[in-house]
Amino acid sequence: MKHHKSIASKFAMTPDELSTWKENGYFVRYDVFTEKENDILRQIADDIVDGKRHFPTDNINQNALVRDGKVEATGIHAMHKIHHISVYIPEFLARVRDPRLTDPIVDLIGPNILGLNNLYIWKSPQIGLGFPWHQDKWYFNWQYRTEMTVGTWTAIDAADRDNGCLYVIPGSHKLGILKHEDLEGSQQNEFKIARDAKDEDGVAVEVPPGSVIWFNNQLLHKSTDNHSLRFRRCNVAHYISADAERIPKKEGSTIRPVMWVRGDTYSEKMEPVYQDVQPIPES
Ligand SMILES: O=C(O)CCC(=O)C(=O)O
Repeated sequence: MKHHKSIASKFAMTPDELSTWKENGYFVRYDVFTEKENDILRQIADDIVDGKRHFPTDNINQNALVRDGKVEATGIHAMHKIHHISVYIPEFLARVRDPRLTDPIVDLIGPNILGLNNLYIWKSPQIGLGFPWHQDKWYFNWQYRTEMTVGTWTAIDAADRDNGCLYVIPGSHKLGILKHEDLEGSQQNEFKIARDAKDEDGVAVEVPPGSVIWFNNQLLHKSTDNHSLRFRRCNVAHYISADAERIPKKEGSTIRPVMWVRGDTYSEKMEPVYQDVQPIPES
């Protein structure tokens, strides 16, 4: 881990959190966001799915069981996730840039921060699907060379074993990036699995609404299906240093948007990101 000059910030990591981070690869804070603040995001996401708010449909994934006609559900019950929601919705952008999320990230990757993927995840009562063991950096490593990227996972609803909370393998961020293979079953188009991760090493991270889990993107994590009668929704935002080196895009691969979060964004190393984007013709 790089050592960054400490910057006085209101929500900076405590020494205990830093040592937990180094040891386990994650730490948790409770009551970071109020119920009212989470309700605003919840309502916007529901409105997008109900067609009350315009949003690019390509970024919306249905629950794989609904998509494949195995169960019937509509509206928010049929949902699985929305990608890049903060790119389009100001309230989600404000959340990604909120110092309650980003102050600790300054302590981990420095003051110049960009946002990578941001996703809002639903697990509907009884049919909500889990995620297989994986490391998010396995996905990010195709695009960037950088020591560490950081994810934040905010509980919109309470998350527990019954409704499909997150499970992590403490310390697994030290293992490097494991091989990720094809998945069988309903979500095979969406995910790869780190088969060497063992269920018995997993620890359930049960949290009340408004809690945030900060995790090293090399941490092995998964989540289980929702067997309860309750929703389990969360908002996930990933962060990278603006100084990370961009790997040139392969022909035909998708450009994932990055966004300014705080500090100096226009690092020379990141310039290719902006060169990839087609300029808007002058009228
Ligand atoms: O929220 C979940 O159920 C899992 C989220 C996850 O694994 C991820 O966003 O990488």
